[in-house]
Amino acid sequence: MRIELLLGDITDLDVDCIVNAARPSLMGGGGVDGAIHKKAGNELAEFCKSLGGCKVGEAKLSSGFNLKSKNIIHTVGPRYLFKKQKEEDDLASCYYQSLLIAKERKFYTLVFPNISTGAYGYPKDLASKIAFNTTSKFLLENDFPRKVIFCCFDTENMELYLEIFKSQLL
Ligand code: AR6
Repeated sequence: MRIELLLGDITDLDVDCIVNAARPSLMGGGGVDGAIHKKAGNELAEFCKSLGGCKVGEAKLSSGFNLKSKNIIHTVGPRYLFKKQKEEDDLASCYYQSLLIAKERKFYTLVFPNISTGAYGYPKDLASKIAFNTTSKFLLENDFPRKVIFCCFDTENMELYLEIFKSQLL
């Protein structure tokens, strides 16, 4: 099985790469972004200045600095504003572009948070399906990353992903 599920804090994980649900400036913020910047240290924001920001649906790579994770992929999810198709495409693009970087870098393990489902208000059930479908299709077609972990921080997201996992086993 190349997809796993975890309930916990993404900033604690000792892996090749974690993904950050960032804002376009890449200068840090609240939620998972704030937690990552806090633990990675000020050097992360310093480095991010050189990345020139990040558009919605794009992804950019940095090292993990003081985190246990060796690398961080910063991606900017869509705000949920009821423009369904564009937002769906943008959220799928966050996962796809992050997976593409992990493939190019031959990362063994890539860990995603539940992008856009906090401050950006994306409905968690819709977001979990987009995350799972984009990732499972990518893994079928590519050898890297070898493993993807969906790191949930709240039980509601965890239960939604569990439902998807169960439906895949039928
Ligand atoms: N580990 C794993 N997941 C976490 C953690 C953590 N330490 N902390 C929160 N989450 P959000 P967004 C989950 O708001 O919706 C920021 O201010 C959280 O439970 O972090 O993409 C940025 O700077 C939720 O399920 O990201 C942007 O401005 C998920 O991470 C904006 O928020 C995403 O929630 C991005 O909003």
